[in-house]
Amino acid sequence: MRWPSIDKMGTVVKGSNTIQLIGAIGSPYTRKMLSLLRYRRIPHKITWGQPELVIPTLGLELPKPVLLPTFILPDEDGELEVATDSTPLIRRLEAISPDRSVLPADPALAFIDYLLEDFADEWVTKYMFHYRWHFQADIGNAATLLPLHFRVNLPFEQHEQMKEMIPERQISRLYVVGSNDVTAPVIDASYRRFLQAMEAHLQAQPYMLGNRPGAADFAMFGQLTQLVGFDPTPRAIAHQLSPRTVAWTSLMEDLGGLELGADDWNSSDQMPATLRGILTEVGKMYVPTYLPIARLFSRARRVGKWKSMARAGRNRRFLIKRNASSGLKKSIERLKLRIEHVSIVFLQVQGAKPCFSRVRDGAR
Ligand SMILES: N[C@@H](CCC(=O)N[C@@H](CS)C(=O)NCC(=O)O)C(=O)O
Repeated sequence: MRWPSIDKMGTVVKGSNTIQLIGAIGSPYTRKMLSLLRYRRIPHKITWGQPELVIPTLGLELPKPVLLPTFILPDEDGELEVATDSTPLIRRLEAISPDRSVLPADPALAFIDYLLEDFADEWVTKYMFHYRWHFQADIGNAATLLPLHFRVNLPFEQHEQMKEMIPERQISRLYVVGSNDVTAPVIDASYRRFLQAMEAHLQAQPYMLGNRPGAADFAMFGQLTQLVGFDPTPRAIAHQLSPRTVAWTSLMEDLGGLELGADDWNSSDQMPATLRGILTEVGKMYVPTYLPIARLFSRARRVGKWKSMARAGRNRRFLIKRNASSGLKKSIERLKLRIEHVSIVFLQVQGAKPCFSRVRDGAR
């Protein structure tokens, strides 16, 4: 299929097949999507920059909220529109081009893939944001390099100003991911367990669910580009605990050359035992966070506030989480009875099953 794109002068070119995205090196979701586009061999071009500066020059509306990455894609009529949020974008890209899918066809695998993708996007990102803005060495590193990723020849004075401004803003937002002096050891312990589980799993097979990557691999990779590749404290921990994760993060950057075989996904009745280690962390730390979200979601719907909250664009985390929770619900529904036979084996190990049934009820 061919779709429109935008040329250098900002003119819409019908029939081109290049997807444009705007993102940043220090943005895990940008790296997730870029790697996915490479693996899927979807023609694309990335603009390293801020959507607020780029989108208006193309005569398009800014997305609400503005997030990195921002995609420019054809809508149903083939007209260009701006879109954000990596998880639904991945599903949209599947529809544009079905080759080299990152979504397993088996509903049991699709469920685990979805769960792990969400865990990476919403929990592993806590490690990332926490380490980046908690310790002085990481703060100094990020404050210096992030502005240069937007403009490497930034004049000295402006660089100095941004080195002050960026950490001020980000440190004031640490509460959003729940990072503070009390939770720091909890986040650190979870990161270490996650790395140990990854080390064991990568010894068994190269991707989460077999010999080909799923959406979850790209989501994990996105966060790890920062944890392993950018921030000094989590990088040192990763080198110490999981050299395989360090190597995997380099390999995942470009899987455009990976050739696929017929049976590259794991079979759902023969899952590698090592996946339990990762799912244990999911069940222990992440699944329980769904419960208040699901409750909030049903309460908002009950009192009829959902639409006005969405319109006002307030509580962005809530919007994002609500999407994740309803996607997970759909994925659970697709499983139907098979959940009893396959995935539940994993969930029971973690004691996460009760959480899931409550999420399912709460999100209804
Ligand atoms: N759920 C979104 C999250 C994207 C996101 O949070 N991006 C960050 C940068 S990595 C961002 O744009 N933050 C801007 C802000 O919070 O103001 C996705 O999966 O794409």
